Amino acid sequence: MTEPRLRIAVQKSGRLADRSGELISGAGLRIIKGANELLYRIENQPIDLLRVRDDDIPTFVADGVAELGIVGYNVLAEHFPDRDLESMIVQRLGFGSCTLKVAVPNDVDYTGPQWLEGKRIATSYPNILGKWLKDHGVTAEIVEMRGAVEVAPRMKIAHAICDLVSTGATLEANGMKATDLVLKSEAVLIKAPHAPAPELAHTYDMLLRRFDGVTASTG
Ligand code: PRT
Ligand code: ZN
Repeated sequence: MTEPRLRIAVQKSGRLADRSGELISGAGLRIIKGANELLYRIENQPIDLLRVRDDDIPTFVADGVAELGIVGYNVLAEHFPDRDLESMIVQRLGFGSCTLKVAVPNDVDYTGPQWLEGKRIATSYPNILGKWLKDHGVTAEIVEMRGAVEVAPRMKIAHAICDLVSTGATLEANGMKATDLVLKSEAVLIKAPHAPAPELAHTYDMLLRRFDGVTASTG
């Protein structure tokens, strides 16, 4: 019989990949980059890294395919708009920080959420935006886009956008300005709803302690 192994779902490549790898290495796990790009083994612990698109991480963890996962809070919130996210989150990780904001062309005299009434807003986060609009009593049309949201107003696809912002350089380059804050985000460590197999409980507890230690020391 093969020994059971814990799985941590991580972004394969992208903005969170390097820092996720550093957290894992910082916790003393030695990653072996195997021929299987989807699954990297940890040499010194019964743990594997499941390397996937970040959008798949919430589902994999919620379904118990992986016991733990590292993902942006924005992706988690979009994926599970109706769930109690705090019960899934083990800890906030202090990297991958960004904000989801409403942005409008520079020449718009934005007066607050009510300005959006009856307008079209392009976003990759329709669930989060939909909730925010509802909370503010605004009825607007949401245009879902997978990428290049910042070009939507110029292309006359939308009057405004709701997108992630970190430095603001992308908005500036596209003649737009950020307005209302919709969501603050950073990478979070999430856990499956069920406890790990009893043989893995010790490894699991050790891992959570170490992640906590690494995050505390790197601020
Ligand atoms: O391939 P995969 O699906 O796994 O990756 P992805 O392309 O969906 O995501 P990726 O790697 O771009 O981002 C992963 C996570 O990083 C996001 O879900 C956020 O939690 C976090 N993050 C932090 C960001 C940013 N900062 C960020 N600035 N994600 C995206 N951006 C984009 C933003 O959408 C905009 O286009 O960067 C642009 C704005 O940046 P500034 O600096 O110009 O404001
Ligand atoms: Zn993605």
